[in-house]
Amino acid sequence: MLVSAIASVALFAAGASAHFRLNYPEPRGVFVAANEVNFCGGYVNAVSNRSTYPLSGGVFTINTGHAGFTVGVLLSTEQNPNSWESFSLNETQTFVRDYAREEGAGTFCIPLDIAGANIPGAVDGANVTIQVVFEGGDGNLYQCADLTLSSSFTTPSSVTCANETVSGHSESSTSTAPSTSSTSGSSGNSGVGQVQYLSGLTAAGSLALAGLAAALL
Ligand SMILES: [Cu+2]
Repeated sequence: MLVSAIASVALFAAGASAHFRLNYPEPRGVFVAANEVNFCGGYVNAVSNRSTYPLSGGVFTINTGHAGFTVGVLLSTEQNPNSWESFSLNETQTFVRDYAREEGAGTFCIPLDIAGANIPGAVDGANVTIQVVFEGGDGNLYQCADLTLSSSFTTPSSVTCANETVSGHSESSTSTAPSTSSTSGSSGNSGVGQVQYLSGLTAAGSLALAGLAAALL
């Protein structure tokens, strides 16, 4: 009885990851895969219980069943960013992290250095919202998280920051710590390092996706 219950939970989790999930920081509202095509995953308004988040040196973690995806992060400094305009300045989308490409599926921990993006208003103590934009072959998908930035806050140790790629029908997977995965030369398990490395090489794709998102305004 208990075993079958656990099995069905696992099955549900696997199905839900067919799109993508934002595991950390905590997204707005309960995950609804069918609503991910909508602004902020279908949750229009900011939550009242914001997550404290590092101004510098933060990370976000996602997991997905899409092998081969592009992910970027928009940021708004509005208290209640409830439209695409909230994530734009001077009609340009406000990227706190440019689009990067990853060829694998699985779980990824991706650096998010908000201070480094030099976005006006994204400073210590500010309330901001990030919107993760994901494209894995079935259209743009969105998840938002409402944050309060802190220069003295670091990623909690309870947050698992590791990459685990899964491929095809194989049940095998590999885990690597981000700090050791940059340019090791091995293929298939270099998630974060690969995303970082490729971020400068996907400018053309970035522009195309930005245009796609802008078209939804
Ligand atoms: Cu999908």
